[in-house]
Amino acid sequence: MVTLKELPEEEYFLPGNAACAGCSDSVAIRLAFKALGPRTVFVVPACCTSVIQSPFPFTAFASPCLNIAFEAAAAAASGVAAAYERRGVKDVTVLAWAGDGGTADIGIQALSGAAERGANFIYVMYDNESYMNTGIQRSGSTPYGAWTTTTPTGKKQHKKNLPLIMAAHGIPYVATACVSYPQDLIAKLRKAKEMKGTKYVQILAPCPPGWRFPTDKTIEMGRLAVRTGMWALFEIENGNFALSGPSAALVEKAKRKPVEEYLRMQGRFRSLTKEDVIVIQEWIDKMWEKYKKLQLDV
Ligand SMILES: Cc1ncc(C[n+]2csc(CCOP(=O)(O)OP(=O)(O)O)c2C)c(N)n1
Ligand code: SF4
Repeated sequence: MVTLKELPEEEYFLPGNAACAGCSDSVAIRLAFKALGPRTVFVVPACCTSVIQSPFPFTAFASPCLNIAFEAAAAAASGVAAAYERRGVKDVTVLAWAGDGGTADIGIQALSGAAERGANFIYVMYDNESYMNTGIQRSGSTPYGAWTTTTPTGKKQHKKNLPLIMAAHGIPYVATACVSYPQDLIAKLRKAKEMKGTKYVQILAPCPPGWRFPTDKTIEMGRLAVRTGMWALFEIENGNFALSGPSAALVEKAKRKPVEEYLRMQGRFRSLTKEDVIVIQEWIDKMWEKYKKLQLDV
């Protein structure tokens, strides 16, 4: 278990950057630096992170970062990892850091290819559940019922389960995390760092302007996502599935909060009908039945 005391005091994610107030992507980046240290090379496609990181003279990362085309994070990270391997450099962690649009949608081809080749890097998808950088368009990772500018009456499809899709590639490590549980997040990134091959970590990243909630509620929103079961924390290590952190105690439905508690805190769900809430609750319960079975299968 990671303790807060052992975390480095140094900050490699620098202040004065372009992130919105309450941005959990920036919290995740800060934690990733604390978990992995400054010998980390980021590969960032077009997304909020590239805007946060790159504008000169306010560049926000105290380590190298390759900004790359929207669809190309995993392809570029494969190349960077191969170059370090060729040069015999062993102490650098290559970390692709992409949004849900750049991962679940346009980036999935490069990511799937890299996973199939076993390219040696960590891929983080910070999941703010929409294309935020370009003005809140829906992605394959936007949940059912959510308002976005391209789903003005609420999205009609459920969120894609990318962690399980990545696990189907047979990669050594898949994990989900949330900025509201920093120790769990750090422990998972550190574990990924010690493994060879493609490691995939999906971090739920509540976004105040995109989800329509006050900027001081970011961490609370992540906690509610986990406590209602809307977001499950788990690891799939060499094919073995295990719920982790607070999610490990939520297998029985009665332990989870009703999803309404999460939905009513966010403006993006303001127009949901009672039937929509039932659809979402049933989807959660079905997912958890699956997780329960996956856990038992191990
Ligand atoms: C091929 C291509 N299509 C569209 C764009 C415009 N674009 C830049 S960032 C972005 C959205 C990124 O969304 P996501 O990956 O979810 O990251 P977020 O902005 O939410 O951090 C889009 C559509 C682009 N840069 N390249
Ligand atoms: S739009 Fe959301 S993810 Fe993007 S910088 Fe702002 S708070 Fe962060």
